[in-house]
Amino acid sequence: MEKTLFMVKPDAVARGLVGEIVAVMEREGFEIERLEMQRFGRARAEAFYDVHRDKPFFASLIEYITSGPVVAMVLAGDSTITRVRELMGATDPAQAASGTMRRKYGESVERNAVHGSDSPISAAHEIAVVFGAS
Ligand code: IDP
Ligand code: MG
Repeated sequence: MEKTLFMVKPDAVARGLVGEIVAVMEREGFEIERLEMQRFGRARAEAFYDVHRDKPFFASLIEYITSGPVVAMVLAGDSTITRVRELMGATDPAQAASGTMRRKYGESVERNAVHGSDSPISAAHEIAVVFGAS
C-alpha cells in the first residue's frame, strides 16, 4: 500500500473540474484517505515546492499556487505514485500523452491542472506539509 499527495491546482478548481478529476481517481480504485480544499499561504507553498527554490520559475509558481484554492488529497493503493503520474501525464500539457489529465485540462507548463508526488520521499514531505504529521 502506497500513498501519494494528489492535488487539483488553482486553474482547474477555478474552471470547475474538481468533480470530474475526483471521479477519475475513484474510478481508478484509489482509496481517498484525506480530501480538503485549502488556500495555500506563501509559507505552505514555499515548503511544498522547496525542491524548486532555485529554479527560474519558482516565484511565478508560488504566485500561481497561492492564487486560489486547491483541492488536496491523500490517495492510497498499489503503486499509487506511478499510476497517478501516468494518469496526469507530462508536466507540459503540450507534451502530455492524449487522454491524460494534463493534456485534457492543462493550460500551460505552469498552469497544468494537477499535482502528484514523484517519489515516496516527496509524498511523505508533501503529505506532512499539506495535512500535518499524523
Ligand atoms: P511535476 O509537477 O510534473 O512533478 P515539476 O518539475 O516538479 O513537475 O514542477 C513543479 C511544478 O512547477 C509544475 O507542475 C508546474 O506547475 C511548474 N513548472 C515546472 N516547470 C516549469 C517551467 O518550466 N515553467 C513554469 N512553471 C513550471
Ligand atoms: Mg514534481
